[in-house]
Amino acid sequence: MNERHAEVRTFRFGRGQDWTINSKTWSSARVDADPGQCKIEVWNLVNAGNWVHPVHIHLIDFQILDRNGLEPPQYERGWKDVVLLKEFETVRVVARFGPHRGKYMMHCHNLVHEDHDMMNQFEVGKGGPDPLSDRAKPLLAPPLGSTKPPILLEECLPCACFEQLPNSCPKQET
Ligand SMILES: [Cu+2]
Repeated sequence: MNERHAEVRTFRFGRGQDWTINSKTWSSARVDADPGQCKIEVWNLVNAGNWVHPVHIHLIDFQILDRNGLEPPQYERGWKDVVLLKEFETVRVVARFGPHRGKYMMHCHNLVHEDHDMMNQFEVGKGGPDPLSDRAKPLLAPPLGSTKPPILLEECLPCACFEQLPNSCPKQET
């Protein structure tokens, strides 16, 4: 992956009066990131305090680029949808945001924190379904027991692995 072409965003998990992401609590009326459909982004997940935050990003699977600037340990090199931010840690993750458009959440998975609004939302592409007003649709997935290999980022370029899915990616500009 060429990181020079990836959008980079930073999210700070902290505590003011409430549990916050970039000093904000949850609002369904606010979108804090707008990745293009099927675009690769690098997100800096920063723990600004001395609590631990298992951060869960919906929709996508991601890979850890580094933890406090160091390569992740072997056990963290697979596909992830949750990453633990220990005290004052910064973890960089990379993901392709797709194939579906719409609004999805990122939140701390510590129950007390997520119940006290340590959550935000991002919107992939434009014009996708809204979780507050549109019915959920099933996602297509390989049948259980399938020998199909897991999707790798390299194979996604330019989104070929998503083309069979509903609400699929637009053709990538070259
Ligand atoms: Cu937390």
